[in-house]
Amino acid sequence: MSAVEVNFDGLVGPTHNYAGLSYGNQASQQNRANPANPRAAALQGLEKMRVLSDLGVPQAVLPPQERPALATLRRLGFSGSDARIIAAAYQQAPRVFAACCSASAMWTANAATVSPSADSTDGRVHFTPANLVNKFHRSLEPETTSAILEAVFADPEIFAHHPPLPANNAFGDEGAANHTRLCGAYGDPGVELFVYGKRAFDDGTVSPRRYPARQTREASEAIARLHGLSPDRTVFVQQHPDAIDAGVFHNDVVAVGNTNLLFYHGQAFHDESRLLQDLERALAPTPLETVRIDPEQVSLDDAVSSYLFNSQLVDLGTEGTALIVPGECEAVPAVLDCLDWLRSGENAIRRVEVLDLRESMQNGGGPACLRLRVVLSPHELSAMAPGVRFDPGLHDRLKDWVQRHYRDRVTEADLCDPALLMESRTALDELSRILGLGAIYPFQREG
Ligand code: SUG
Repeated sequence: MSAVEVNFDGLVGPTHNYAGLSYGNQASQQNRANPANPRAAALQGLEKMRVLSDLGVPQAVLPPQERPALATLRRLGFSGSDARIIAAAYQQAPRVFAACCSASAMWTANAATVSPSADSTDGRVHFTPANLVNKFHRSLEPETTSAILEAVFADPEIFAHHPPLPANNAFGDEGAANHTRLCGAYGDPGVELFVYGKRAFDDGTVSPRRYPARQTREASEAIARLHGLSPDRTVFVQQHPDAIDAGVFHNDVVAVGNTNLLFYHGQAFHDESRLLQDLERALAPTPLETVRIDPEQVSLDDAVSSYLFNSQLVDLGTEGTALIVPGECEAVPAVLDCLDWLRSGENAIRRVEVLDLRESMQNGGGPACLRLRVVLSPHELSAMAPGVRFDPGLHDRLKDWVQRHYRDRVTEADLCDPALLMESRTALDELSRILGLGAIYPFQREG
């Protein structure tokens, strides 16, 4: 058996809602205050895991986080019983409270940057949880993300866990959403591509003008150093500032790579031709394959509204590569034409699967946002916590768990219902036992 790439999908949490928290993410802004359906969201996520697993992709699950984030509200000066904290925060600081209720940890592409053992000098798998400092609601995630990753990948001889980078915009880090690994076979040394939005300490670079660049070059370089990556097989490239200004808040909204294939939009990168040269050189003797979509064919706006590139590339062996796209792609005529062309056999992609992820999509999270990829050798795979591995049995148990614990409607006003906190804690406590992860949540440790 050789190394495999495991997809860790984030389970949607019980407080999934639309609070319009992400400036620069158009779906989040446009759906602010719409009612959300956490139960449907979680079931859509589980169905995606089933489809991928049935296609032969090794699949696993990462649990949601506890929300509202009571510990954060206490740090911000709210005190008393949980119910009193929730009521006071909702009344006195409703936007802060909404941020403390977000289920945003579901987008596990932002959980961490992961480097396989084949790429690191010490032969361990390296993890750096993303600090997500650009958005307050997302900056609450790294502490529990670290606890979860350490529980899933516990053996220090095999897995190296770094703390998140310093919590400042100069080291803004959004994890695997701005990181792609290209390789021959998964177990071969690969090329790690880091895509940054701006430099923090150099005023000379072109930056986006309308929306914030969340990832800095300095953050990407720090992670490459921490993970012990070879400079010969590490490539840094700037995201096109126009793309960020068009709503591409993470690079995985306009590009996705798998093995030696890069599927991308013509305006994804600031210096596309240099990037291609750098990748070809770093990947040699493995040839780089590209599927480039011209802006004339699909505009940046259509790429953002359809999430065509926030897709998953899946290698189906002799059947070739499949592209897993969200249903929104079928609503945009230019993207529909593009899907027909992709299916035509004139390119490296042979098959297209369409998934219904509408609940997550309305917050700007497509198929690629919902998964964190971890390449593991057979030995590393056997050292991973076994309970998170997705199979038909876990699928049935999680579906039943969602149906018993999740509401089918949550608005911003529902978030201050103290019963929602109790429901969520009961659900998460049971989930950590289903997944065999022990006490990963602060409320479980408070006793
Ligand atoms: O960080 N949306 C997330 C979407 C993350 C998508 N991930 C990747 N592209 N990898 C974000 O902007 C919206 C929450 C709200 O508005 O309620 C939100 O956080």
